[in-house]
Amino acid sequence: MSFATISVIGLGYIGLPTAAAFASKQQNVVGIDINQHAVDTINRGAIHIVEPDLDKVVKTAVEGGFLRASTQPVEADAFLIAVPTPFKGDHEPDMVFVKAAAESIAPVLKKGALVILESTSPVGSTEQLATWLAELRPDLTFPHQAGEAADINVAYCPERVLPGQVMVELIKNDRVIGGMTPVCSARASELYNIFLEGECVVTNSRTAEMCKLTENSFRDVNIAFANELSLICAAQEINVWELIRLANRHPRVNILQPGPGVGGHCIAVDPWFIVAQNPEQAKLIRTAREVNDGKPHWVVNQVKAAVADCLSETGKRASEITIACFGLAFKPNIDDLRESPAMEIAALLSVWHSGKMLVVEPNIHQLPKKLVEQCELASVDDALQQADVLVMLVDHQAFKAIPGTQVQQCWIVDTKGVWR
Ligand code: SAJ
Repeated sequence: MSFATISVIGLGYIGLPTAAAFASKQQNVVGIDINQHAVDTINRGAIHIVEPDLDKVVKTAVEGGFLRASTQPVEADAFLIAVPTPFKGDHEPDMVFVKAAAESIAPVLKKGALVILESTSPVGSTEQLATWLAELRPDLTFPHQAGEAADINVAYCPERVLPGQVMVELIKNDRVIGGMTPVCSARASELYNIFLEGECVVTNSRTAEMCKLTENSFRDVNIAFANELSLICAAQEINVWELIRLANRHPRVNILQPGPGVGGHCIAVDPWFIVAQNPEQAKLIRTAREVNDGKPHWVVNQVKAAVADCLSETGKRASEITIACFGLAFKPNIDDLRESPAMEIAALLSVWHSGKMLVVEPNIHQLPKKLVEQCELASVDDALQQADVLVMLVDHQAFKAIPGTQVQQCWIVDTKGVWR
């Protein structure tokens, strides 16, 4: 076997499913994470994140002896780095976790090993990774020094899986393979072909890095177009949902859906990596980010206007008005609140509003710290009975199933067109 041991560094939303996918093909996999709780949980055959079907695959892999987790790096034939790459300061990519991963594997690197970076990273990061490793291991040669003859192969192979469908997309999606040399690409393809049903599409590392950033920026720009339309339509008193439905009847038009903003840890972050490296050129990409980041504030102003209307029509005081927010997750039918525009809106409203604030989020059991003091977690029925102003933030299936007859409120801010 050419990869007797595969080590995955970072056991989060991408690393753990990837480790489990290799282990499900009877590979010897060691997952490394600095989080002792994650390591202990995985070694019990359980998981510390929410992702459909991942629990079963991990349980079988651990029980079968193919997957184990550790906080200590081990020798391996292939290392996959899947650690977070957030941004810092003025949206600059923060590569601190990738650097730490390089430092952790450097002592256990041996001649012939393959190192793959999967984390979304700015262009040039794979070369940077190879440079860090070369500094730490002057006894080994790397592709930027020795080309095809290098002791260590290095490649960039971005993940492209959709949260909520990771276990399917990991196997079925095509994989972009960006080796620092053709040999690096060939070995990386060989590795992913262990579980991949999609195709390995080979390029160089810089193009692969840009490809990942391009995919998420493409989506961000398209969502920004829909969000901008929603602002224009509100000003023109046009129903944006109907407008998009009609425009999409054109054979070459396919507009995405507006919403409360763009959330999650990918699409709201990755375009900034392009902007940070190319501030002169990336005008559209930057503007799209600004449009999407501005949407929660626009929604808050819409709610303020609805409350003002409600006050003048009912004669109530602000402290007597109840607002109910429907949804906190960053997109429908998941429990992930990271970078969620719905959370941002609920938090801004809870600080501003002097009356009662209800939050309905069927996918969580307790409110996050940010909201716990000012808001109450409520059921759909309670919210519909008690609230004066309704704010629809996430089109969860459970909300779409509410019969229209149950929604009697006059003041509704519907960012997802559920109650249109
Ligand atoms: N959204 C809209 N309108 C739409 C579609 C999405 O407002 O029409 C919003 C969602 O509500 C959410 C945000 O955009 O707040 C992002 O959701 P998403 O479903 O578009 O994407 P993610 O962040 O869950 O996953 C993306 C995917 N990238 C692309 O589709 C190009 C996934 O394939 C990537 O692997 C993932 O980012 C990642 O890890 O980079």
